[in-house]
Amino acid sequence: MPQIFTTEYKGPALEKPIKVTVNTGLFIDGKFVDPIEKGTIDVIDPTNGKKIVDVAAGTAKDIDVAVEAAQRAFKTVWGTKTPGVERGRLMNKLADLMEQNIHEISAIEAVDGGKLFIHALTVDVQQAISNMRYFAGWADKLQGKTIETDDSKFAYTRHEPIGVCGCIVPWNFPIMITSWKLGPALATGNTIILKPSELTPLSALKFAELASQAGFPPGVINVVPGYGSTAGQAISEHPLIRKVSFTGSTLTGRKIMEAAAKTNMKRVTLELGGKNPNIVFDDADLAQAVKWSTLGIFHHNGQMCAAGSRIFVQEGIYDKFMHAFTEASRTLQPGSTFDASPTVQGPIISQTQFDRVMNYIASGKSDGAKVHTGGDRIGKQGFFVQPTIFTEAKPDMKIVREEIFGPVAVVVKFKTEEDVIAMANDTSYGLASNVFTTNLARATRISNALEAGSVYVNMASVPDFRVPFGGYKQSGQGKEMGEYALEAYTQQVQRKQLPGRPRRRRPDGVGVALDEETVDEDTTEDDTVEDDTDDIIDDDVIVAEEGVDDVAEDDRDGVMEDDVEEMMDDDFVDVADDGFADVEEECLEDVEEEDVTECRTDEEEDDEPALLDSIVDEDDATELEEAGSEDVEALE
Ligand code: TXE
Repeated sequence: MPQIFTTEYKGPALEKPIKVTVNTGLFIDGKFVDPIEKGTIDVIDPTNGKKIVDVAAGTAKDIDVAVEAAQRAFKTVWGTKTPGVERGRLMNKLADLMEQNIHEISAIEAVDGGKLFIHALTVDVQQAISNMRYFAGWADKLQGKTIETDDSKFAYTRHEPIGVCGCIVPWNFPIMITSWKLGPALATGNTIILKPSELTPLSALKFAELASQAGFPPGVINVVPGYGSTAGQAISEHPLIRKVSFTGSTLTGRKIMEAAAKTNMKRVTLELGGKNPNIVFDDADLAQAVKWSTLGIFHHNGQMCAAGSRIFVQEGIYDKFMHAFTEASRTLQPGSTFDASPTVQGPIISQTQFDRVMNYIASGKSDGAKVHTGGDRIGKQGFFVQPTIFTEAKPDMKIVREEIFGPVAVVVKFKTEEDVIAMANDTSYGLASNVFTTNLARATRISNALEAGSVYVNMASVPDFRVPFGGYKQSGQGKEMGEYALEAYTQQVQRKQLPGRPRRRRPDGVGVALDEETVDEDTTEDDTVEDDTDDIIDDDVIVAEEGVDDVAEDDRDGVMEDDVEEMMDDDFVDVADDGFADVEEECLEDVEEEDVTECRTDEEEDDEPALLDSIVDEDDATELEEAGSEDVEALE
């Protein structure tokens, strides 16, 4: 039985103590369970390096069990089996529960991630709730298109869920990034294996508990904390996981793409690193530029993929900017998680990341850049680093080229627009850019010239759940947030259709003409077209209506559910029969070669009534169901 971690937090930022409880097991198939291989993860408080608690560490075996549950849920109680309105209702319920528990979640997130409680409360958790609500709203608004290819036929598109999705989340904004992935994934009907970072698993476990309370069916959301090289790798390689959404390092992003390519070619979206330019022109509002540039690199210690770590300042404003920016960086002081002052600076997340940041600072110094301010660790306990500003750096230095992911800015003076555009784009990354100017024409010009997924003018990157976010170049692929994120979790399929006589399909997916006599004599071609398109299509099985109700019934009974699912995958071209010979000809001309194989000849159609008899006229539908699709093939 997994343990429940319980504690209480107090501090100046809290009106009253906050009680926290977190189940430390794996959340699989609607229950908290122990991991199969009994491993644990030490969860460390980065303000002092001490253990908070240990939680279960899932491995490949647990991922297998979770995928099985998620697959089952996808096929039975989620995906296309649950109307969007119900998915949205559950998501809104979850958002409500998150809001009711916002202080507890914020405390968990702050302690686990080395954040200020007030930042976790007002930014991270608030964003996560808003994001859930935003995507809950999309759940019943997924729409395809109807495409008329000519007067006699049309195609329509559907946005179908992909299936089981692996969501691998980093440690810098755990709950917020979880919502970026789970919001669109759940709204569009996918089921989830969520793997939080081994450094910050606690808020995901709380999230699982609330999801269960909200009433999500077992298996829809599974949370498996674990290490990257075991649980993470197992997700990337799993043959039944159809998509992985990852946020983290470029190095791990490559591994995930490689694993996807070598296994089942699963879809991958990646949100990776950045070395983002922050450009201040002479005509900028100085106070605003300083405020946002400070926030842009020092918020959460610069542990942000969109951190404005390369600060380009035009020569006319350089001295004033440097003076104010340096002062602002010095107001940031180390403190405790529950301090009330927003200028308190937390620690780096872990010993490993602390060492990495300190190594970058050392490399800047040894490469000849000048430490303008900062450059050292703070104290001996925990992982605190001084806000650091480098000047006199050269373009080929590591501190200019590589993502440091710490409170380290490099400031570079520039003369002209052309110069700064060239320098800003001279990077393998392309996530975000910030531009400070009061000249609207310049703002537009520069925004369009920067190779970055997002450009912010007179502000720094603040994620907004309505706005797409994602990188150019090696900063990743695919978008999170906003309507664009829905694409990352759906497959847009097309179903071509030639409206024709009432028809139904054989279990092998090929359209079958109904017996001539069963069609109502009054039914004209036009009527049939209209009625068919309005009423007949049901789960991609085409059944007849007027005058052939009984046959249609038989057809529904006779077609096994599994077959129906298989049929949905076909690129189905329904070809008219004898009565529409001219239309058929057109079809044969228009359709591509592989579709033509599905267009049946007149002779084949002549055989169909016999085939139908052998299938549909078998009164005992259960026998057919038991026969399985192979037997049906044999029948043919
Ligand atoms: O990242 P990892 P790390 C950058 C930042 C930072 C660097 C290293 O520059 O300094 O990455 O951080 C999981 N298969 N970013 O080492 O390893 C891992 O368990 C599948 C930018 O923490 O990429 C965790 O859940 N998954 C970034 C997640 O990947 C694997 C945020 C991130 O860890 C795996 C974090 C594998 N083989 C770091 N190996 C951003 N874009 O915001 C690890 N993981």
